[in-house]
Amino acid sequence: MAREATIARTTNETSIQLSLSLDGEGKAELETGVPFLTHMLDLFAKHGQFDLRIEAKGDTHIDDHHTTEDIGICLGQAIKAALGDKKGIKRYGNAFVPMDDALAQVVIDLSNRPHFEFRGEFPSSKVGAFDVELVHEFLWKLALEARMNLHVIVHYGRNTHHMIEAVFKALGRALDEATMIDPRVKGVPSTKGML
Ligand SMILES: [Mn+2]
Repeated sequence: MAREATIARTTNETSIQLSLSLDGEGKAELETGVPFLTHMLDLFAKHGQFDLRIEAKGDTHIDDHHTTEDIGICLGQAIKAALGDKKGIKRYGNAFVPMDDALAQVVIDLSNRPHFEFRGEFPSSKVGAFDVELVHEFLWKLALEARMNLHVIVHYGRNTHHMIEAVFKALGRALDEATMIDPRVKGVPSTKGML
């Protein structure tokens, strides 16, 4: 069965259609209404070998908060749905990605136990028009809805754009690893027998 999912979610703040294929080719068709987020999700799809389509309309005349948060929610829901019963997956993923001056690390456990840890300091609060605090908002909603344990560490960096780029590339690579089918894994990779 194809490991893919489509999520449609409409609230008073945003309207989002999102399709994800875990076994894709890194193709992204993104209209998020938040250009910096589009740039980051393009990197995520490319480096995770996911196919990702997003059409989002949100109240960006206020700011990018609701749209960024709600895309995180939809992407998390799509990851969870596309994984299905999680049979045969590696479950854990870990990736370090450098981007010029910046080094980020993302560690994932597709544990069905939502948790988010973030370590890092960004030197600026804006990248272009984008509020840097929304990176945290996006990631923790993603972890919550995908029901994964997500640890994000920005080890160092000087340029905030580079640092966030390293995070999204590492997120793609770590999630690619965690979702990968390992032929040695029989059934669900947990001694409990379910995830
Ligand atoms: Mn860039």
